[in-house]
Amino acid sequence: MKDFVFDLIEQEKTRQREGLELIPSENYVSGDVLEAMGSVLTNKYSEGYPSFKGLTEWDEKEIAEEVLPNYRYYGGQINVDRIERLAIARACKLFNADHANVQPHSGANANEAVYYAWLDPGDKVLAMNLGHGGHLTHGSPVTRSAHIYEFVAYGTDQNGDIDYDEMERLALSEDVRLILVGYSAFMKIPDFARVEKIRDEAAKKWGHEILLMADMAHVAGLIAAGVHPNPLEYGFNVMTTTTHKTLRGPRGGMILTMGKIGSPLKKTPEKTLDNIPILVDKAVFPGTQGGPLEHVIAAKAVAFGEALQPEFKDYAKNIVKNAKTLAVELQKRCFVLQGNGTENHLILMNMMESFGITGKMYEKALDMVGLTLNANSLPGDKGGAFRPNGVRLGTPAITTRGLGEKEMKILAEWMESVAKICQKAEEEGRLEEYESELDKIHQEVTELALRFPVPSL
Ligand code: DSN
Repeated sequence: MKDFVFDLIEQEKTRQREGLELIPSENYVSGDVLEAMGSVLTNKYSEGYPSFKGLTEWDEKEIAEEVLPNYRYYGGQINVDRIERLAIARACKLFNADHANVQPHSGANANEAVYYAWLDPGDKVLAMNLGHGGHLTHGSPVTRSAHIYEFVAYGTDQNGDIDYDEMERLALSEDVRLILVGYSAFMKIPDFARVEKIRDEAAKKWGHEILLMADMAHVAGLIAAGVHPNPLEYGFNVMTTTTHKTLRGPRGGMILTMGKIGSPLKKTPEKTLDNIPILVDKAVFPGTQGGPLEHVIAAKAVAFGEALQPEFKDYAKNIVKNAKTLAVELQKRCFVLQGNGTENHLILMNMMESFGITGKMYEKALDMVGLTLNANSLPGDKGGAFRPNGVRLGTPAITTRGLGEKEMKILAEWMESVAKICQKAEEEGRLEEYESELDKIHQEVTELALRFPVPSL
């Protein structure tokens, strides 16, 4: 008899098919990505790396066909080497990077590896405040890196943008070795050129090199498609990302670097910005990880191949178009948006200011109608991480299904109706008492969702 786990997977397929995914960090992969992930490559151990000489010397066919010496600790790598080299080459092409490490199991692992590659214990890092949209791995006290390195936080200003003046003041008053631009709840396009200038001034003042790192997990797909600036073209040395958000690949991480490519087996080179690609390779393996997940790396290669196609540019443009349309439609219906709208795929709303309800209550009510998003803290949120007043939503997944401008208006209408039900429930009783009103919206959501199939389902 087949394991019950497969029944649960079937139920999850139904949930994904019949609901609409508004969590801005989620997406739906293609059937090819799914197939590569579920392949026999999961049977293989491949600690180490394939050789990679840099993008300019090879084209894809040569990369896939050439048999080269490798830096691995196991035999039987002939196919794995070619697959991983192809993933590296495609990643470099997508992001104009000198090198790519495609082995990080997640974005958190990718960030840890960069810190380990560049910093010594006690070194200072300047990064965005978690409560202002940063990420746990950018210095939250609950993480391992916060116990090893000293994080100094900048925040956002009244307009929801990065407070660059504060960033500059901190970079010039604290002897930082790494400046990080990255976030998981931010709706503006960062001014990378200004950050580069701040880094250069600080490096001059402190008399040592400062690593510029961008954690672009949320917008990597937009960067790959050219609808968002690429930090690597503004003097950034490293860009980390996950591969499963706007980039629409398998769940995993990646580190893109600028600098000299060399052997990851040789002695650890000096910590200079030029050596970053080698330092990062050594920091991923053997520094912080063991055997790479080659089935996931194959799926990354397939996803990067998809992102290199012209259709992906249209997809990325539509993500932003849908997000902007949805933002306008929500504002028309009295939703208060952080940053007064969005410049990317993500919207952050203040539910307390909009309708006098918590983000948590709204998340629960939307779940009941088949719309999935997440409650999120806002700058200075009194509700804390467990009962925040904000919600975060985005358009990458629904754009993959083909929803457009017309559907954004319908979504905003449903969202307004659900917010008003929450308002009544807050004043008069419990959400469960409004089940029939919520059920009606749920039926409409399911009908629309079924008209826009999930690829591969
Ligand atoms: N958990 C991711 C997100 O939802 O933004 C960040 O790692």
